[in-house]
Amino acid sequence: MRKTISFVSMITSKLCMLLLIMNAFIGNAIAQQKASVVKTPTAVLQDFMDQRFGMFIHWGPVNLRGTEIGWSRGNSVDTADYDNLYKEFDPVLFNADAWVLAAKNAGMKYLTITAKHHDGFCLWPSRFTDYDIMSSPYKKDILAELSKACAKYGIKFCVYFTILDWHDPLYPVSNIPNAGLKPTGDMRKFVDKIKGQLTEIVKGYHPYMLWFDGNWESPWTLQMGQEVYQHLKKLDPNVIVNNRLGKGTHKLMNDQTVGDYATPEQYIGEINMKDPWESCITICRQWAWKPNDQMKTLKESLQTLAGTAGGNGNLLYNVGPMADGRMEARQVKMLAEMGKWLSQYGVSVYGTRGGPYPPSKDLVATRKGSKVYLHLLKTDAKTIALPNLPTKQRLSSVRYLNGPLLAFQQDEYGINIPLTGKLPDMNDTVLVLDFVGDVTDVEIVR
Ligand code: H79
Repeated sequence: MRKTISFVSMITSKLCMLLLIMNAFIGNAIAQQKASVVKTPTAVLQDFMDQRFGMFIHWGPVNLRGTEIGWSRGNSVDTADYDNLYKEFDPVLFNADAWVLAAKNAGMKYLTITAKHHDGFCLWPSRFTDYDIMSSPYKKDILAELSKACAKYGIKFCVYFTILDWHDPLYPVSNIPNAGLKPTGDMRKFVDKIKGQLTEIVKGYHPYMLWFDGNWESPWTLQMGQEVYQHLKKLDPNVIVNNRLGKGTHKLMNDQTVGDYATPEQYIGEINMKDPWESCITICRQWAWKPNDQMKTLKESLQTLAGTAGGNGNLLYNVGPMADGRMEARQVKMLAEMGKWLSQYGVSVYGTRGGPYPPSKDLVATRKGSKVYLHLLKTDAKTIALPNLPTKQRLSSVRYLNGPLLAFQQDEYGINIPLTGKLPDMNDTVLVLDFVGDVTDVEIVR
């Protein structure tokens, strides 16, 4: 009996030892894995967030129909029709310089082109598929032309690449209603294919940032996202990656997201002083060009930009060029007007941080050094009333940006700025509040 007990306890203690050792091994392996996870450097992300304003471009053979890119396949456009559009995609008026100059004149600092959208068509020559620009009558490498023009004009070149691919037989899901899973689906091969395509893109065009999308369908897993992220970091440790490479929500960073920054879509993100973020918003209603699409006004556009900067985020503003390669003149004109505003007031946007006053529908704030830039979104205010900063810093002066000084009162209850006369800019008037001492790290006033 005693023997049995000691035998059992011996076994148990051996087992415990073994478990301890195994545990140490696993712990070590996890620690090693964590240590080998390369992340984009913080300084690189800070540089990205200083840019504040970029151009999104959605473009491809679908423009021949004027319907939404990807989504109209098998819906408003018959699948066979959609999948054959590339055979007549011949954008003879495409001029990379013209697009990049439209971005530059808008005051945009980076440009993101849809290299591959959900329909699977590739705007660059890819050795992994024939469904690319080389099979179209046009036969010119769009990514090469755009990256070259971006380098020429000092615009950062970025690439949109969606994960899901309803066209590729290796990707199990199709958007065609009731099509079921494709029998040819093979995610291992598919992941290898997109890794190969991303190698082509990173090595071939050296993008500043990669904008992933289409990560929400079930064949894609968190692990695949982590694998692709590490693959990218090996190719270029500095390439910036949006947060749509893992799973989970896009609008925030969390333990399911893989990537460097959050991506609220079609709305201004919430103020966030911790994680980098960028709102992507369309100038018209559709991502891809649509005839007579409803376009946002200059005022809406400038206030959208002020809103994102005021929340400490970037704005990626989307243009849909036409099937012949031109951007719509009215869109280019409106963008140039944004650029004109930015050439006067850009100091209140580029390189700033959001806050310390939280964004509201009436005003948003940005800041740099000792200055707070107040963007007045409402044009009929008679007085601006603000609480004091949590640091109780004294206000030394108030003026219109590039304009005259304004009288103000500050006491223990707060700050009062009476507005007299006509506002200098009816789209977005900027007041400069100069405080005594730096305000960059002041907490958001709640
Ligand atoms: O590329 C742009 C969109 O095509 C892509 N992300 C941006 C950058 C995107 N794919 N899916 N979604 C966004 C979310 C899905 C929106 C939908 Fe719909 C709502 C799909 C069906 C209803 C929008 C509205 C598309 C079709 C109708």
